[in-house]
This record gives sequence, C-alpha cells and structure tokens, in this order.
Amino acid sequence: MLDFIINNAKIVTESQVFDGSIGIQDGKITHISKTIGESANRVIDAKGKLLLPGLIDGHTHMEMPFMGTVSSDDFYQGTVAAACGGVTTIVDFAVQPRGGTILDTYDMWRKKADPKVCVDYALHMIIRDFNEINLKQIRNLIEEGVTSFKLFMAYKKELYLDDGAIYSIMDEVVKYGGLVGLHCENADLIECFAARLLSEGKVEAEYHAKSRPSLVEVEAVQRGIRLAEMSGSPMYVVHMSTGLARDEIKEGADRGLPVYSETCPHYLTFTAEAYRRPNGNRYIMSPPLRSDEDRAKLWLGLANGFIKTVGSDHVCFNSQQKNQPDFSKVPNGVIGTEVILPILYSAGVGKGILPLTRLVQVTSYNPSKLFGLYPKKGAIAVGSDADLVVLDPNKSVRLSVDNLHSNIDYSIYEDVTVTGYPVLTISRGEVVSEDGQFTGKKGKGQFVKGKQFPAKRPDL
Ligand code: DUC
Ligand code: ZN
Ligand code: ZN
Repeated sequence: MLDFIINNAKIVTESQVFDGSIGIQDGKITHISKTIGESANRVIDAKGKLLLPGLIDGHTHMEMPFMGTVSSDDFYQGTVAAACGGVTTIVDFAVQPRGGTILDTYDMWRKKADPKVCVDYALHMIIRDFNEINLKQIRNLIEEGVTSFKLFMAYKKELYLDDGAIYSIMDEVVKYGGLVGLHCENADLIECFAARLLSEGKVEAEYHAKSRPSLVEVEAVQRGIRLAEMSGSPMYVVHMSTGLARDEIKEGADRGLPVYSETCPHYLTFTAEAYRRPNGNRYIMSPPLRSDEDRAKLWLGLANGFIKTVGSDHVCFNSQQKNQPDFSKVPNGVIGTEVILPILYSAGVGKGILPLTRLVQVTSYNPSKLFGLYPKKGAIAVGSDADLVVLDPNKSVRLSVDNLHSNIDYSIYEDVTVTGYPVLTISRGEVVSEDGQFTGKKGKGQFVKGKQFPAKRPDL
C-alpha cells in the first residue's frame, strides 16, 4: 500500500513530456509508470493536468533586515505563499550582520527558519564584512551545506563590497567548491545619480529607475565576469533585468567561463512605466524595471537557454513601509515566490515562448544543479523527494491581494490575470496546498544541505 498515487497526469521533466502516473511512499517518489497496479491511501486523477517537479525558488529574503526595516513575510507566511505557488524549496539569503561571523549567521538563520518553514529550504550567505575570520569560515560554511554566497556591488552604505573583497572571496570560494552570486550594479554611479536627482527635487518613483539605468547594471556584470575570470570562480548574476546584461553573460559563457544568470517574474511582467502609476513606490526594487525591449530580450534569453533560472527575489514590504518621502528611502523589493509558476506558464508556455521542458529547467532542474540540490530536489525520478506540483492549464486567476498569501496589503499584480495555475503542491509526499488554500504545517519544512559546485561545470 502506497501513501499517494497521482494517475493520468501529463508529466513534465527537464527533458520529456509523457503521460503517466506517480507513486509516493515515505516522502519519496517510488513509481513512475503508465499505470500503477497498487493501492494507496490517497489516489488522485490528474487527467487534463500537468505534473511538474516542485519549484526551487533560488532567491528569497524572508524576514530580511533591510533599509531600516524588516521585510514583511517571515519564514512562515513566505513559505505559505511559496507552497500555494507550487514552490517546494526556497533558497533564502542569510545576511551576515556587521561585526558578525558567517558561521554565527548560519546558526541565526537556522533558528529563525526551522520552527516556521512550511516547505524545505537551503541557504545562501550574504557576506558584508570582508575580514580574515569570515574568509576562513567560508570552508566551514560550505561543509555545513551552505555552498553559495551573495556579494553586493550596490547598496554602498549597507551591503556593498569593493572589487578587491569580491575577488578575494571568489578566490577562496572556488577552492572549496562554492558558487558566488553577484548583485551587479555600480554603487558609486547610483550614489552620484541619486544625489543629482534629489538635489533637483526629483523624488518620485520614476527617478528610482533613472538613478540606476541599465548601463549601471551592464558595467557591473562586465566587471563581475572579469573578476570571476581572474579568480577562476563560478559566478551567478542574480536578478538580471536588462537585455544587454544578458548579452554579456552569453559572451562570457561562450568564452567557456562558468557564468550563469537569473531573472525574476517582475522583470518579465512590468516595465518602468509602472513607476508612474499612482502607487509607483510599490514597484521599487533593484535593479529597477526596464523597457519593453529588455523584457522581450529576457523572455528570449530564457527561451534559448542563455538565462538559466527564474528566482523571485521575494522581499516584500507593506504599503506603510513603501510610503516614503523620496525614492531613495523606499525599501527595495516586491513579492514573487507565489507568482513564478503562474507567470512563466501563462505568459511563457501559454504564449508559445517557452516549451514545457524549458519551464522545468529554469524553475527546478537548473537551480537544483547550480545550488547542489540535485537529484534530491529538481527531479521527477525514483528516489527523489516527492516534491511535485499539479498545474491546471485552464484555470484562470487574477493575481490580486485576495488570492495571494503574502503578508502585505496590496498586490503589484492586481491587474494581471493568468491562465494556468497550480492546484496541488506536494512537499515530500504531503499536500501543502490545494486549490489555492494552504494545507501544510508550520515547521514541517526541513533544511537541505547544498552539495559543492562540481569541478566539471554542470551541463545546463
Ligand atoms: N534587491 C531588492 O530589490 N531587494 C532586496 C535586495 C536586492 O538586491
Ligand atoms: Zn540583490
Ligand atoms: Zn535579492
């Protein structure tokens, strides 16, 4: 007797689409076949639906201390939203506090997350203090299963590291099999442009985008690629927003460098026009929203495989937090984890831009390979965790505040209606969301250790 059988699904993996059934026992996938000749405690008929690996959102910031406040989704509410969006693993960013060590930060984040998470999670580490202690602890942290790091070229007063520090950390990370993620924007130029605009009384949301134009990001991506090249480290550009940056990554990858990139649902949906809307501050994130041409190039980058992943950069703030006197004071960030799958399915697969297998590559297979979670996560295979999502391709949902689960009082996606929506999310064999309702339990998620980045670059 099995725990769970899903019959008659259209099963999608990173390389195949086929009709079949899946059997689950003790949280693992035990059967994949046309039919399963056993009984189970729960059997569902998924006729007409798609069955995909649960998503791995490689970019979340739950309860993040940032810009003088804390992001409003904690590890509970944020992973409720994740579960309802078909995400079964998040990779959250632990933020080393100034003066702290990265090993202490790891403990802090485990203590915050473990009692609250409703789906599984792994961690990246944001290093803010470049010093001997933290440099030495990189090796220990990788042994603990935190194998990826995020370094900031932006946020001069809060998170920034200079090029020497970034190079030195890359040099250390590569020795022990880690991966460096980079926030690519030129901090000095942002400071300069923002000061000019503010001195001219230009305080509205649209000037957020003008203070960090596309080339500010492109220059930093170019520099990041060269730092990776000099150090020999693999490098992952997080939240890439521009078409030109995509071209730089492609050029680096074509030269044989292990450089990868991620984009986010908001860059695939909106343009900088959103900053002129009545609540333009709510769309402030960094890098900012760009042009229609950039948006089209990002979609194309996903379609042809130049951009490897979609992560959400989920870091949300309520309307009170977003209500600030000028753009430079608005906490940067928007929701995202719950909308990755609906946006990519509806605007990508539904519009004929993304094949189904590519959808699985960018939302689960590639992140699982890059962050060392494969094949426990990111695979529909016997022995893998039973992390699955059933998607109804005909279900239309408006991404309004009433239908989403984050702890904020508005939705930037209020005007967006998608067709194709997750209707069942399974985390290690347990149903954590069904028909838009969270059905999981607080604290049931587990920490997952990342494996080292392979010496032989993954074939993505
Ligand atoms: N970008 C954001 O928009 N928010 C948090 C951090 C970041 O890099
Ligand atoms: Zn960032
Ligand atoms: Zn981020």
